[in-house]
Amino acid sequence: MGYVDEVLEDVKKKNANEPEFLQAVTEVLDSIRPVVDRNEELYRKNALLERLVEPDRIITFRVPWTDDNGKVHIQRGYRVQFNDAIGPYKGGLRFHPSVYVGILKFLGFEQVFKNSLTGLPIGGGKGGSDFDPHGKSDAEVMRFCQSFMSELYKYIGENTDVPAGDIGVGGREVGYLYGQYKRLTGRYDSILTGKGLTFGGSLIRTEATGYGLLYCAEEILKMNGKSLEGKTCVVSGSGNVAIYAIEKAEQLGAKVVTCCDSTGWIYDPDGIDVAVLKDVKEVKRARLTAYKEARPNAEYHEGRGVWTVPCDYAFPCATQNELGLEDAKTLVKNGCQGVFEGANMPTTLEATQYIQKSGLLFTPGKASNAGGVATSALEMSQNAERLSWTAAEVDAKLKDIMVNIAHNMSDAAEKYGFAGNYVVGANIAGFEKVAEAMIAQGVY
Ligand code: NDP
Ligand code: 2IT
Repeated sequence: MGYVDEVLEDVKKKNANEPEFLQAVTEVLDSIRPVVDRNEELYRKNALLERLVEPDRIITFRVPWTDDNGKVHIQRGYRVQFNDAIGPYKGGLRFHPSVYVGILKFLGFEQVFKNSLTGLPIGGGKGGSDFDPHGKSDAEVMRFCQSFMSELYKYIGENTDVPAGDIGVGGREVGYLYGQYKRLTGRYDSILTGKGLTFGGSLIRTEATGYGLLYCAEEILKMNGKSLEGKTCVVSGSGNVAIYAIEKAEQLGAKVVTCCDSTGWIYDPDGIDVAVLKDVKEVKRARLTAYKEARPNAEYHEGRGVWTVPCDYAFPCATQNELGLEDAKTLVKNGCQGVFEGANMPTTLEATQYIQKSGLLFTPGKASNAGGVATSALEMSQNAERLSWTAAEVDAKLKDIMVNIAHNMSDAAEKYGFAGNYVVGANIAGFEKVAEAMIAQGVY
């Protein structure tokens, strides 16, 4: 049995109850086979793959919080510090009832390669809690965040581990978390990114993941003689990534006709009105039924359905495994020509393979959503020099990074004989840097 298969078998045995983690590891290890084959002796000697799939450490803690009626609730808090070979651990915090250690291990593992692809010195980590912010008052969210940080602050630091937002953690939560860190330590450290603009945040960080996704997609389309101009696009999600993906797609001349949340979806034949969507989701924190009320021409449907709408390009921006094989078949049947992932691992392995086999362009989230964490790293740089760059400066750097990622994954795929397979390209390009850094730093 080859080295990759041996390690995969062992990972499956040791993590049998963590399907998302197994899915992420299987995709990465499968696609770096050409590199492993060329370096098998060196990698085996260093137990490189065995070390790569085992997080440096996992911290779990109890998070008690009191609701507005005085009742005490207990949540689980986590930080997975996965790999710091190329820089301090960096990656978001997710607050969602589905969070358990397997989800955070999959996200932390993906983050290692994503952060490497940005070209910036950041390692990979992820954290969060099974706390559900839906329907909670601001005061409840604040008390939860304060309690969460009262444990987390012991394990983070601007040169060790720098969390940020993810699902359920946006500007409001980062603000409460940062306030509590300062209260506990008395220090104005750059220990979180995605901070508010009045206390060390970076311009464009809010927009960065969605904008970056479109910069990457635009470059990949250009490399393939296509463009977004006049094209119909479908987007899933209606959170941070989806909103700014829609905004940038529309700025680049595309028409985006869908979005969704966890209860329903919108088809707006005139194109999603981003100002209305921002008001519904960022200001009112309401359901998408409120979008329909403001846009009578739009349709609101309960349940799932964005992938049934005919489109030229699709942008999954909600959550893992939201685009399965049947969805992929529908997209292909309806003439879709490209899928660009905004969320982390939104497409199942079977759906990804079907999409690629059908000749569509496909970019994996770890490459096309890397603009968020890249701009987080730019926030760390600004904090370190105690300066704030202009929106234009940050946006230009973000665009540069995304264009580079597009070319690096394309070049890596071509170099190993997989031209046009951006999954293979992204995994190889991300892996090579981490592997070299791990070997150079000895066994640990
Ligand atoms: P948000 O919390 O802002 O938005 C998430 C969106 O997805 C909401 O519309 C939410 O609906 C929907 N959603 C979440 N979970 C589910 C689910 N289980 N089923 C159906 N819909 C769901 O998160 P983000 O926009 O920040 O994150 C979206 C994706 O992008 C995630 O995969 C995240 O890991 C990834 N990502 C985020 C980055 C960032 O900078 N924020 C950077 C890179 C990747 P509802 O409100 O009803 O729950
Ligand atoms: O998945 C991701 O890359 C994020 N949630 C952003 C992480 C970050 O540190 O900005």
